[in-house]
Amino acid sequence: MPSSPRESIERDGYYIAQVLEGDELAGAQRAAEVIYAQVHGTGAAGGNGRHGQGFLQADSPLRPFFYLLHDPRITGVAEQALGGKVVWEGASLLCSAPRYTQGWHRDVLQIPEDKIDDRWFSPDVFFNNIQLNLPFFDDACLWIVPGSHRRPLTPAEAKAFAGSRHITADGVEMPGGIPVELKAGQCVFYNNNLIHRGHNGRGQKRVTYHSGYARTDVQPSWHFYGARRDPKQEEFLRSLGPEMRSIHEEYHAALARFPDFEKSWRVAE
Ligand SMILES: O=C(O)CCC(=O)C(=O)O
Repeated sequence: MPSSPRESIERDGYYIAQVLEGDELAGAQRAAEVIYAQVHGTGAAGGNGRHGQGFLQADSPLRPFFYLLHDPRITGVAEQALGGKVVWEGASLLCSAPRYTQGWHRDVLQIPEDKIDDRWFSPDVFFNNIQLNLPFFDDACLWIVPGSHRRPLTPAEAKAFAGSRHITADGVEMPGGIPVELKAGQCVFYNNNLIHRGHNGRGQKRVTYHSGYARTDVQPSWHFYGARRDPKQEEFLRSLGPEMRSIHEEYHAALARFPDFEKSWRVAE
């Protein structure tokens, strides 16, 4: 019997589901082509060509993808995986260049290195975050070490990190690291405490929706604290309709319930 999202994510750290198909995928690909050409047409952009800051602004080029924020095919898996009602916590579009690469890391980069505690990476600690990548074209740019979210680094992994608690140098070999092979329209949901990196080793044309959710009733993780209130953005959201408005309001309501960023990593203590 296939594993449920929750079982797969708890055991392996990730779960893959088909989200977009047929005409819906073809429409998303047409919009993605336009954005890719805008980002990389001049050849000037490098790296992950990330569209992040402007995701919820009136002039955002990502407007065709706003509906994904409240799409039940996505929120349903996030709710199964985390075991309760979820709140959206951020999104961007990864328009990675053919040479895009990152060092291996867990997503703990916003926490000072001396505060990072190996006890967090354990099956006994509930991690209130689920992240996802939904590519509009075939994408093997997310690399992971399956199962590494629930244990401290092995000695061989620690050697690759060379003393850093945050990130390895680019191009370092990571034992057990594999690319997550996604067909266009498939979505990977993952625990970003996995050791992972972005690496476009095949020079793929990458346009990938990247987002995250947290459970509403439990202290969120450190990922939750990115977005800030912006009056101009609120005015724009009001113009978009009830779903987008409520996403925004639920985010700020959760932030008001759990205002202390530092508590987000003290939860395991
Ligand atoms: O490019 C990717 O899929 C991974 C991105 C990532 O790990 C990050 O931005 O922290």
